[in-house]
Order: sequence, then C-alpha cells, then structure tokens
Amino acid sequence: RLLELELVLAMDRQEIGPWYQPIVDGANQRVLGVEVLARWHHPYRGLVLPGVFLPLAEERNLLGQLFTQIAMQACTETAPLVRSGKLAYVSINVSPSQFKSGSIAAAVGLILNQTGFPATSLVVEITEDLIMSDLARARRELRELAQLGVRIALDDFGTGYSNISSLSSLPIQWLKLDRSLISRVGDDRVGQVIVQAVLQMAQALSMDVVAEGIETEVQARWLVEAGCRKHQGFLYGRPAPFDELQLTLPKEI
Ligand code: G
Ligand code: G
Ligand code: MN
Ligand code: NA
Repeated sequence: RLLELELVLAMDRQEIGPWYQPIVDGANQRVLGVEVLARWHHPYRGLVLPGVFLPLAEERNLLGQLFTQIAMQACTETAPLVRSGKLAYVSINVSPSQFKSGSIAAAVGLILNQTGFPATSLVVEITEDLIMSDLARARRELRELAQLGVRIALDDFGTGYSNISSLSSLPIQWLKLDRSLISRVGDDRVGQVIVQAVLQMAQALSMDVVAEGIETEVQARWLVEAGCRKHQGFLYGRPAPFDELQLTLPKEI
C-alpha cells in the first residue's frame, strides 16, 4: 500500500509524465507521429511502468486526473512539432475504466483548448473493453470525441472479442494491430492470412491500420508489401523521453 500512497504524492509532484514511441512510415522510415506512454520517475525506485501504477490509479479512481496530467504535458510539448509539420499524429491511451472518472471527451476538449494542440492531429487510443463494457456510453463518448475533430484508434486489435458489426458503427479511424498478430507475419502462413484478412476488412470499413510491436525487417517488409505502412515497434524505436524524441526528428530545413 506504500506505493499507492506514493502515487498520490507523485501526481502532485508531476513525477509521472509522457514518454514517446515513434510511429513510422515503413516504406521510407519517416516518422509520422508518436504514441504517448506514461512513465513514473520515482525518486528512489527508479522508472515505474504503467503495468504497475495504472491498476493503483484505478483503485483510487485517479485515472481521469492522471490522463489529464499526461495528455496536458504531451500536448504542450509536442504542439510545436505538430505545427511545424514534424509530427502528423500524437496518440494517447485511455483506460477502459476511465469512464468512471468522468467524460473522456470533456477532458480532451479542455486539453485542446488549454494547449492549442491541433485537434485533427490528436489520436485517442481506446480498447475493446471500453466499448464492450458499456456500448451506449462508448457510442456517446466517441461521437463527442469525433465532434472535437480528434481521431479514434482501437488499440490491441486482435486480442479481444470485438463484435465487428458494432465496431463498424462507431467513429473509429485506426485499428492498431496487436503485436501478438504481428509476431506471426514473419514465417507463419496462418498468421499472414489472418493479418491479410484484417487489412482487407479495415480497407472495406475505411479504417487505417497501424502495425504494432514490429521487431524485425522481415515483418516490416511483409507488412509494406501487404499495404500496411504505419509501423510501430522496437525495430524503429523504443519509448523515450521528449529530449530524445526531438533528436530523432529531422532538423529545421
Ligand atoms: O509501453 P508500456 O510498457 O509503457 O505500456 C504498457 C501498457 O500501459 C500498454 O497497454 C499501454 O497501452 C498502457 N499505457 C501506457 N501509457 C498509458 C497511459 O498514459 N494511459 C493509459 N490508460 N494506458 C497507458
Ligand atoms: O497496449 P499498447 O499497444 O498501448 O502497448 C504499448 C506497449 O507495447 C508498451 O509497453 C511498449 O513499450 C510496448 N512495445 C512497443 N513496441 C514494442 C515491440 O516492438 N516489442 C515489444 N515486445 N513491445 C513493444
Ligand atoms: Mn496503445
Ligand atoms: Na497494442
């Protein structure tokens, strides 16, 4: 329970903030955008990962506040990079149970207003759990988010039990293919067939696909040939602090 108490303090002290992992055009290696990944810089435990502190934040009903802090900092830091055309997208995760801490669309609207971040460059990553836990509520929230002009990505696609027909009725622009699927496209014929089918479905629904967890050149090449160019994974870059992200972007022309 010590860590749980420390979490409350850490949020006051702004010890939890955004790191960034590049999303790259696999055909030419250009950075298209970033996914924001929360990190806790603990004064004596070192780097604490979201798998540890998000469940604690959930127990204490702090997910909404945590989201606002992280997204506010991320949008403030990256807005200049978006305005100068160095980043087209900044993608931020929301937790399924964040609904309980209040409206996600209201929080996002506030962040856009306060930071001046361009709405059309913001991507909100949701999971199937969020949709399936309360479809009516999800539908309302996603509509409101869409009205703000932000994009919605369905994260971890391929791990859940989505009802494809309810997905197709929601304003979702990106499918993020989970790395458990991507890890199979190198040599596994069945894995390739599954990913091809998902790419075709996405195209039919006018959704864009981001392949996650790409670790090898073989996977990257196969995906580009299959028509999937938005790539994310350790092959291109690990989550890193803002200063490191800036170093990986092209200099002013
Ligand atoms: O890369 P990483 O180990 O940080 O991510 C672990 C998990 O935590 C992933 O499922 C990721 O989506 C989630 N995650 C990372 N940052 C955030 C965040 O700011 N908010 C939420 N809700 N989830 C996050
Ligand atoms: O659930 P979500 O897709 O948001 O999770 C992002 C998580 O995936 C983070 O923990 C991030 O560090 C991790 N991740 C990103 N790229 C790779 C990769 O190429 N391989 C592995 N094993 N993990 C990755
Ligand atoms: Mn994600
Ligand atoms: Na994922």
